[in-house]
Amino acid sequence: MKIYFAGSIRGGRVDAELYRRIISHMQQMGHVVLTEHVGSGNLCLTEQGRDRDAAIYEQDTAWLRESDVVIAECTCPSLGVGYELAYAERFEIPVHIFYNPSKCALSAMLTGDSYFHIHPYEKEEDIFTALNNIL
Ligand code: 6IA
Repeated sequence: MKIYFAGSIRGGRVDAELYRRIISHMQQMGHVVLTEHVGSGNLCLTEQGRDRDAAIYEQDTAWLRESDVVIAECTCPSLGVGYELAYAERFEIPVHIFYNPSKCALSAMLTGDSYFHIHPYEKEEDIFTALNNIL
C-alpha cells in the first residue's frame, strides 16, 4: 500500500523519534511510505516563504490524493496535520488517527467526525499491533 504518514513538523518535534519508528515499522511490513521525511531528525522548521511552502503544499496534497490510506500520529497538535486529515476525507481516503490520551486531549473536530478511525493508545507497542491489523 501507499501510505501517507502525517505527524507534526512546525507544530513541534517532540514525537519525531516515535514518527521515525512508526514509519520504519510500516516499511518493514513492505509498504511504501510517501512521507518518510516526517520522521527525519533534522528538518528545517522555519517558514520558507510563500513560494517554497507552496511547493511543499502541492507535493503533499498530490501524495495525499495518490495514497491508499492516511496514518496520523496526533498526540502533538499540528495545524498542518489537521488540514491533511480533512483533505483526505474530502478525497475519501481512509484515515487512522493515533494519539496518547495521557499526553493530550484530541480535538473534538477529530473525535467528533465519525469518518475518522480513532486509536487511543497507552504503549507504543499498541500502535504496531493496530497497524498490523489495519494494513
Ligand atoms: O503544521 P505542521 O508543520 O506541523 O504540519 C505537518 C504536516 O504537514 C506533516 O504531516 C507534513 O506532511 C506536512 N508538512 C509540513 N511541513 C512540511 C515540509 N517542510 N515538508 C513536507 N511536508 C510538510 C519542509 C521539510 C523539508 C525540508 C523536508
